[in-house]
Amino acid sequence: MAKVVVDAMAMQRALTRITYEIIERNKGVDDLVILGIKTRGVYLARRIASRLQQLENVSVPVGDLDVTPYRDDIDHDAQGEPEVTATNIDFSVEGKKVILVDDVLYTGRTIRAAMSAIMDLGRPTSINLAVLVDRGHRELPIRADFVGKNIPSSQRERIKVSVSEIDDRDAVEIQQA
Ligand code: 3GP
Ligand code: 5GP
Ligand code: MG
Repeated sequence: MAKVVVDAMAMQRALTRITYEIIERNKGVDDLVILGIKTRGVYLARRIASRLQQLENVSVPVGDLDVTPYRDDIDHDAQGEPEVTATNIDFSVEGKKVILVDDVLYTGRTIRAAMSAIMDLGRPTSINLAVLVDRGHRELPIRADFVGKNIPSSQRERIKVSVSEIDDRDAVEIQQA
């Protein structure tokens, strides 16, 4: 049985709030770039960029990072270090304020891998992290700067994130394993 904890309206509001927080924290949008972690982080990143466009009337560059070992068929217990294998970033991160976006923050290993990949591309002024869901259970000293919803979870549970771009709807659900 899956329980919906964030519905479509709540997801929209959370992303709008995160966008306002990003503007406020950065005192505007100068030098911002947004990087989404595939798969669903990419769509969330694009939505934040389109809200920035609406609110501040600027086009903020958006790119993708691919952290492949994190797939449905890979178990939580398989403690491999995620590696960033592909990027689709056609702009420089040098001197930029990077906003990294992911759907779920769990152990923090994906974010650590993403940060190394970004550092290899150049030296950003700062990296901030925005996630739709923080489910706890960190294994590294990593935290998110912008959080849609904190969902304290047991390690047996799964958080299912659906985004309308590739799924049938917008929702966050908790599934019992
Ligand atoms: P995403 O590629 O959109 O981030 O993690 C890979 C995919 O598997 C994720 O999609 C995510 O939605 C889904 N997933 C669901 N539950 C889990 C989980 O407990 N662990 C991991 N690693 N992925 C999960
Ligand atoms: P971490 O590296 O922090 O353990 O996990 C982060 C990545 O794994 C995210 O990109 C996310 O897609 C995936 N992930 C980990 N746990 C979950 C979960 O419970 N639900 C979903 N949807 N993704 C998860
Ligand atoms: Mg993800």
